[in-house]
Amino acid sequence: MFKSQLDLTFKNVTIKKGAVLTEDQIKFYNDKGYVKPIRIYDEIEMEEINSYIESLLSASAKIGRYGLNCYHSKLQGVWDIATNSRILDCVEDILGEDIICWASAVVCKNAHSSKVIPWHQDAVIWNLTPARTVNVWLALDDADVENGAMQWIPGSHKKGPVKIDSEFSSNEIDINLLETNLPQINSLKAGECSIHADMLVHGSPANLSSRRRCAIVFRYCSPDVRSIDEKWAEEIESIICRGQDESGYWRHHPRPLNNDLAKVSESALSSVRRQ
Ligand SMILES: O=C(O)CCC(=O)C(=O)O
Ligand SMILES: [Fe+2]
Repeated sequence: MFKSQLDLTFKNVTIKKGAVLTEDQIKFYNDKGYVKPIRIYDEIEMEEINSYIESLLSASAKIGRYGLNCYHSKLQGVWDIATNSRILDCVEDILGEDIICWASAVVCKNAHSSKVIPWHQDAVIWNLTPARTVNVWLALDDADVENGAMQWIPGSHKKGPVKIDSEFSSNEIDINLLETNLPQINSLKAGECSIHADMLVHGSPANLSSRRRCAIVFRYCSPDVRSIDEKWAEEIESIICRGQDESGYWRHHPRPLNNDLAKVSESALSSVRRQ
């Protein structure tokens, strides 16, 4: 299958009311392509999670590894967040009872970071079909307009692949083409998450503030999703978080015993890096 054959249509969530998400929140997700804020961790839990993530960030800097991508299957602490029942309850309301986590990333912008994430639609970049991934973006710090919070174009998830001419910084996405609303800011308090559909146009500006803006994002799909990249599919670092995959396509990584970044072997990461 070729990239041009990916099914990138958004599918409405059909249940009216979820176990966690209200009728209004599900309607909002269908109409706008995201839902927020959802409280996952309280302040005390966040202290623990933040010191854990900080220890990973400093260990990764020490051993010369860039970023913390896809450690959910390799490190117990990240696996535990990926499979947190409060997160999965929300995801289940959108995807149904069978849930695969296939990627994660720590997205950290330090104070005064010039890092910009250009406008994009996740599913257009990935090789997955149909477009059925929901992204849970868990704020580790308060995120707002000052420290480079994500922004998105509500309703853009229903437009199919959108022509995006500009980097985020120029703020020139073709609003007329989208015939949709102005960008909205994904402001969140630490411990809250947002959930966005993989076809939603989003990005984030530089962090001009003196506060860090760090989050961890998990990507979940239903088991009917397939990769057009066979090699990737063979090496996928997935967790079957809930329910089952009757087709046997997705691999399940049980809770790892290891929680030490230095003990994750380089070879184990080669597939991860391709993400
Ligand atoms: O954290 C950001 O600013 C962008 C993250 C993103 O693009 C995503 O989670 O899909
Ligand atoms: Fe994204």
